[in-house]
Amino acid sequence: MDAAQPGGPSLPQERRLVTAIPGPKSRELTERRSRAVARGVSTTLPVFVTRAGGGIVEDVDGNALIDFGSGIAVTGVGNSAEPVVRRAREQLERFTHTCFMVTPYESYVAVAEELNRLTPGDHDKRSALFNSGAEAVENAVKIARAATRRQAVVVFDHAYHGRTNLTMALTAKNMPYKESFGPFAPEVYRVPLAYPFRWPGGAANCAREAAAQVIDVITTQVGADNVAAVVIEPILGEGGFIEPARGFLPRIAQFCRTHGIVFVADEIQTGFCRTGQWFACEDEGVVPDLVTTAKGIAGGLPLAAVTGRAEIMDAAHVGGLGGTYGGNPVACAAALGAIEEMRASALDAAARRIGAVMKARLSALAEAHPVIGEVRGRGAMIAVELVAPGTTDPAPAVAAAVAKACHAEGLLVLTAGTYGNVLRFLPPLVIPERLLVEGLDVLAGAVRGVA
Ligand code: PLZ
Repeated sequence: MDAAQPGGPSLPQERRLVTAIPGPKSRELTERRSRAVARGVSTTLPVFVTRAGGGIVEDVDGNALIDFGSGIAVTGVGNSAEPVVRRAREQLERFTHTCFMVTPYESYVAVAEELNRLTPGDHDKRSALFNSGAEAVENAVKIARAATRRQAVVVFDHAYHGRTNLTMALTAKNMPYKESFGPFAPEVYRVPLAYPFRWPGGAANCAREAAAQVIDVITTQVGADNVAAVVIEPILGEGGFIEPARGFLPRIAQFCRTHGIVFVADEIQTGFCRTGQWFACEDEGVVPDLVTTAKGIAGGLPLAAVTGRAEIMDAAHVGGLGGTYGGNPVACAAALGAIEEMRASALDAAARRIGAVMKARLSALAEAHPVIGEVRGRGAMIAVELVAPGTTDPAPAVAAAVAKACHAEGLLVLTAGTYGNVLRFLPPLVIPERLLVEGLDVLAGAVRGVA
């Protein structure tokens, strides 16, 4: 590897703490930031980054942290992955932008072809590219409405779909996402989620009972014939890595099929090998009508997409979809590099190995510390939900304290969950196993220290 390369795969894969976290240079930058950047944009761990790659994030003070966040499930292929950098650099040198709606270029088409191939189902598909996850979700709703000539959109408890006006309406949690930002878009209906850990009738009945409630609400309160789309994350991300009870997704998808409702899988956090398969829907053989993707698709460059049944996608009239930057050529080149890397290095299998290591270790930790109410997730998308021991009462203060202790020891972890009591782990799929295990050691120490 080129010694001059600033980050990426050449970065030494070692945790190294040379100052307190954050160090003096990061604290100085935080001061400067507070005078220049709006306070609404918050930060989990205020160390300013100089390089990142593999399983390491390095800061301005020379600290090297183990990365269990991947920039919120984005850098699955690692930061500055070689094929991503190579293809993006080549593209940067040829042209940076024409606007696909003005004069097109091949890489946009190639990304659409890959998405049509890789997403679940072998039916005829089309794709459209956008800049962010929220924009993809908004466009999925636009497309579903155009295809069905209906307006209602059904979403779930604990859902997260973005921060734009429509996607705020689709998102469940008020603070911090919605508070004081209304009014929200109309014709959005929220239904119960099959959340096994918190289901009143118990986990064993969860899928059946929850699906029955969803169908009842849609039927009696909305009218199935008024529903354009049901939008769901196959594993809920910001909501706390909730795996809907097995059987729930297939039941909802079947109900949608029966009533001509577009079933939209939001795979923005779960997609591109994160859960051990290319897409999390595959786990139960669910074939969505539309799939939204972003995050992991392009190794860190901003790109998002809606992919789905040709007849639904093509229902939007000519000129009805687009945007200046959607499918930017540099982002498309990066996506082709990221997909190449996922295939070449079998990152779906890598995610499954990461999941096996994490689950074994975290389950043992849960045995010893009843503050861990549940260990869940799939592949490299694993979480622990923290509770008052012996109950399901959320323990957000414990989650915050454990996260803080991890940060101080050089392990970057994120929290999540409607109640803020979930610690989630999203390592890059290329993290060396040694670092993964070391990160889990740090976490175990933090749990012991706090609990
Ligand atoms: N759908 C399932 O996970 C983004 C949000 C971080 P954007 N999740 C990270 C934050 O606090 O803003 C996400 C998601 C799912 C949609 C989105 C939205 O994707 O690219 O952030 O717009």
